[in-house]
Amino acid sequence: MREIRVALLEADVNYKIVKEIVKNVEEEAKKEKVIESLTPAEQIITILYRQLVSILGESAPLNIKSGNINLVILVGLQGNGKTTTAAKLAYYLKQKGQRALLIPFDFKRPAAREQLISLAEQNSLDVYRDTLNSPIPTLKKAVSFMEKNGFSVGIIDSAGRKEIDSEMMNELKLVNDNFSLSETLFVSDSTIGQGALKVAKGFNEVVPLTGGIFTKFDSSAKGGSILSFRYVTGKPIKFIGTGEKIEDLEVFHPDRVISRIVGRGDVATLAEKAAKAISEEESMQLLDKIKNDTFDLNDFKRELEGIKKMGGFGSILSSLPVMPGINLSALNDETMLKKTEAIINGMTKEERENPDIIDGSRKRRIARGSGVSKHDVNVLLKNFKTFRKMMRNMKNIKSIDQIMKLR
Ligand SMILES: Nc1nc2c(ncn2[C@@H]2O[C@H](COP(=O)(O)OP(=O)(O)OP(=O)(O)O)[C@@H](O)[C@H]2O)c(=O)[nH]1
Ligand SMILES: [Mg+2]
Repeated sequence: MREIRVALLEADVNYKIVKEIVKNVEEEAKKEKVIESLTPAEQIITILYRQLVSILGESAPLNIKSGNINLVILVGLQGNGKTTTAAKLAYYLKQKGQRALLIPFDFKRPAAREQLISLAEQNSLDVYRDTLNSPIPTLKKAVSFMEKNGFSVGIIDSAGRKEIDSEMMNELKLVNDNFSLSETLFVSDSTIGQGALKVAKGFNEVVPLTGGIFTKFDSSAKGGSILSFRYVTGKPIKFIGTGEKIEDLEVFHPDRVISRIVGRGDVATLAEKAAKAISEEESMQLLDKIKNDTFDLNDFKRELEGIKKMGGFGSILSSLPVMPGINLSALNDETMLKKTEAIINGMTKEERENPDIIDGSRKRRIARGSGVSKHDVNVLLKNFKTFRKMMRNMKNIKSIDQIMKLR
């Protein structure tokens, strides 16, 4: 835990968030079953990995609707990479077959506009060349230009300031109030660290951000600010800038950032290995139960929960060839699963371990207790018994490998 804390702090994750993560990892670790094929440290890292994935989220696509005029505005402090990212984004969209127009939006510095035009020219991208006067009229004209010329996405390269100032904020607010923006993306230099957080919050209060893009990830940035951004704003991270060239923009994927934060490259692989080990160990335990004929309704329920969790079948269910008398698609049905769960929960421990004792009056009690009909209880018990019979027929199978081969 100490090592995790140090690694997160060194990656410049906000200390409050570090505290929270360490606490969660600790709690999770206590609940977790020991996986024999991993070292304790490896297992802790996989728990940390899951925590970080749940904070960072998976990749989120750009909110672009076809047939619409989509406006994407990039905001952020000076020098964080807005103009470069605007061009990269236009290039990215062009590769995807979208017609994107770059729109310079700095009314103070003519050089800012020239920088964008020159990037566009170098990379054969479309840029809005009208002279700029003031924000709203300019953007209105740009939008009608887009309509006339069949552009679907306008990428607005807003002006950066050294720090948040009211003039810049008013300008953004005005744009936000007068146009329906598809995306307001916060562009931040990932080497800045925690300082970026305050800035992101400041922007978010004036114009609701819809996501973040973190640039300069090719540098020594450790990625803590990316984690903190997501944790504090709850907004998805959309892209990562990985260099100065036009193609150096990657759709955000948590693995890469996590590897950087944790300081080792194989975290995702490790997590996969852990998941596989868990399912294998569970399968082995189940196999023992089949052999010893102790497969009961608790195990049945666990298998069904596995179905729910993975959207597929539980460890052994999925390896079985065909199960006569059991309708697999019915088992996979959400309402059916809920019902089954409710019924099993309504049973006593004794009934679950030894379903054969469930007679007519017990069935009535269970049905009443779990709010289903007696028929439902009958169906469940019949399914279970068919399943158990099949399992008994499998007793001569010696290893899990043999089951796997049956697939
Ligand atoms: N290595 C690297 N450099 C980047 C990346 N993104 C941007 N840069 C560089 O960062 C510097 C500033 O980028 P700009 O795009 O001009 O930043 P900006 O936010 O538009 O700046 P202002 O318009 O002044 O607010 C440039 O030298 C870029 O080449 C990246 O992902 N990696
Ligand atoms: Mg710029």
